[in-house]
Amino acid sequence: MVEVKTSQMAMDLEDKFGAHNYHPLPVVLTKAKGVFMWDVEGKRYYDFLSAYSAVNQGHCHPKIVAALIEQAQTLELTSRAFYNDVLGVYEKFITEYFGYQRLLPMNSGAEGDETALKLTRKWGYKVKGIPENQAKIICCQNNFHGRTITVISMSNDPDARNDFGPFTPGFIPIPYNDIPALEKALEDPTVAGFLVEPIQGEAGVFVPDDGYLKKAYTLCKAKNVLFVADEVQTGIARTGKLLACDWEGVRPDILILGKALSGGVCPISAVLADDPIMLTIRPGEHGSTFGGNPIAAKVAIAALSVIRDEKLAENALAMGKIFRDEIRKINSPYIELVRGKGLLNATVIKPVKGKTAWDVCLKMRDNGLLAKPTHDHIIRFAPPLVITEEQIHESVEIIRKSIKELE
Ligand code: IF1
Repeated sequence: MVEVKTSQMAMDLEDKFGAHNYHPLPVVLTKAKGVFMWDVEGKRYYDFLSAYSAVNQGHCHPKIVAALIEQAQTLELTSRAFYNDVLGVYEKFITEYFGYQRLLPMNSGAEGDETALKLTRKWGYKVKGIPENQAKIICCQNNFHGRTITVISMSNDPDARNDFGPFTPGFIPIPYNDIPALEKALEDPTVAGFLVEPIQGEAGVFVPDDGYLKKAYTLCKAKNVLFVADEVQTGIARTGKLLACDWEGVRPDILILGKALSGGVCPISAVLADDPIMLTIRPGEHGSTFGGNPIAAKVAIAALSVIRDEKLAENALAMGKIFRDEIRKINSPYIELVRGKGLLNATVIKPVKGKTAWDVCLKMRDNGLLAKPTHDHIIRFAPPLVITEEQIHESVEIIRKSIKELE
């Protein structure tokens, strides 16, 4: 087996043998711990992406890794053809943790969204009484819910859609953060659900107006429409509360989780709902080989326990405020604004002298901090939630220094 001795070697291997479905920042990582990652040459970086909020608990958290190893050496996979002594324990733990009656366990975030869409439609027919094959689901423009064909059928991003048609019908896109548009769309009696991200991450960390989620929820309830929250990126303490919906006291009818549900050690997603919704799906109507497998079950219990025991939502709240305050002190023509909640933040970078967000990210990489542009003028900053105040200040100094070097 070939051994990677230099970063360049690793990049060349991927270029030659891998699909070109990504354009990564040119850095090659070989080790990670907590808020730090190290490249092949031994250089240390602050991780300000956290694998898009999958590593909220910090890289290689000992308690989560221990749970992974212990279960992997005991019983790794039964499939759902048989019972095992772990899944029910996990189902009880996570339903009590988030306050729902039932869990449908899946693997990727996209599968979580697909599962929520199927549940919403099934409920629409079986409970709301929508005529067969006429159920509609309202979604938001500039959404990101994953990469599968049905999920991109809700997208308006050309890169996500081009040359992947034909698309799944039954979606009504409306502008995000627009209550009148939602009211109008809800007039259609065949609407079964409204799928929304509490904060639009990929779109550039768009935080909706205060009260938007609550008003949207109330309007949906008035029309007997399910409020479906995609908290794959905003959930698990990222925004300073356990769920971003908690900021407005909204309890989604269907809750979709992923990413940090595993602390980054394996793909785990979850769909939570109460009996009237969840029990519309009967045996044999949905599932997955690895969904809810014993390793995922034990890892998720450990990952959620770490969030609670280490008070990571509280830390995200406190550190996020310091981060935004400190970034706003950087006096630079590049920084148009910084926005976000908890430790899900983004800066809008004004192109100056032809330099873009990508150039800023390359300079920050040289100075020991990794972040990635979302779209060509926005940089998302999302470190693991275990970051300390001292590390926030050190990171902001790297960002400031990098921007000043570009000026
Ligand atoms: C990639 C984006 C972020 C998500 C929400 C579902 C999913 C995601 C709100 C699907 C996944 C990831 C995918 C990842 C990059 C990252 C991302 F840039 F693609 F849009 F975070 F904003 N709902 N987001 O954010 O979950 O199937 O990936 O487990 O490289 O595609 P998944």
